[in-house]
Amino acid sequence: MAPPRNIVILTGSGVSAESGVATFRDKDGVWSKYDYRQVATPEGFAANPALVHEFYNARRRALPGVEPNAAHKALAELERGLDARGGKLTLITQNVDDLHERGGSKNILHMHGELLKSECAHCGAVAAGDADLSLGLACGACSRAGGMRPYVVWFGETPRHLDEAADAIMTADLFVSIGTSGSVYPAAGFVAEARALGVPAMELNLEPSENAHFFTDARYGPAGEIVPQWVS
Ligand code: BV8
Repeated sequence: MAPPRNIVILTGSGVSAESGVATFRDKDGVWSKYDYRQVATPEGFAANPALVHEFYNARRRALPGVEPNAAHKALAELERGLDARGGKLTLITQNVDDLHERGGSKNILHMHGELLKSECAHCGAVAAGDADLSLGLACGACSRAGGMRPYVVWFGETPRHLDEAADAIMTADLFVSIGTSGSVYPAAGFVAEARALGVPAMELNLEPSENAHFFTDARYGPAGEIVPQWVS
């Protein structure tokens, strides 16, 4: 069989775990310390914006202290190899860290947003930056304060880049899911979309995810080990 030319990869927090970024639902994960309803919903932000800003400020401040791991670098190498032979890698990530960028990946769809961007609720301006956010901060575009929020998709909000993700899956030769529990939709539904189109699907994860039964192939172990092995 010819090697796949158009690959769609979905990543979750497990791909960043070996870089020292906490996952969400593992033991000691983020949701064991915070109630997602308080820090990752619009209602939570409306009720206590200072708590939500502190939750994301702490995660943003931790970014310079972590590095891309071998899995991030292997995915960037895979993208370069596919580009060189006229193929394409579409990397859809649920992660809001910048480790895929720092690992060298280029074609990245951050469907749940990015820690290093902020958004003004008044004018919609999106700005890049690593500074702490607070509601008191004035927007650089409209100069109004009281509207700054993390550029992050919360529960109940519409994820970004869904059309591009659907287009990529439609033309994929292979769908690969890496480091995600398969518990958050619509991301967790991508494998079913791929399979409905007859696209082969592989899971690379520490352990079988909630939708492991959809995959036609799987390898289990730490992403820093199994992703470079799979790419090479
Ligand atoms: C939507 C924010 C409509 C950024 C996140 C009621 C009301 C409203 C909505 C809903 C509802 N009920 C259900 C829903 C839908 C909801 C949902 O799915 N809820 C779940 C909990 C049931 N989804 C939404 O609300 C989404 N929006 O539905 O809008 C819509 C739908 C379609 C089209 C248009 C509109 C919005 C979801 C986004 C929420 N925001 N994060 C942030 O703070 O980071 S979600 C959060 O979960 C993160 O983004 C995270 O990435 C994501 C998924 O988690 P994982 O990445 O998989 O992490 P997890 O810890 O779960 O798993 C880690 C995995 O890694 C494990 O399998 C582990 O084994 C593995 N692992 C660990 N170490 C390693 C490893 N693997 C390899 N190597 C290792 N070393």
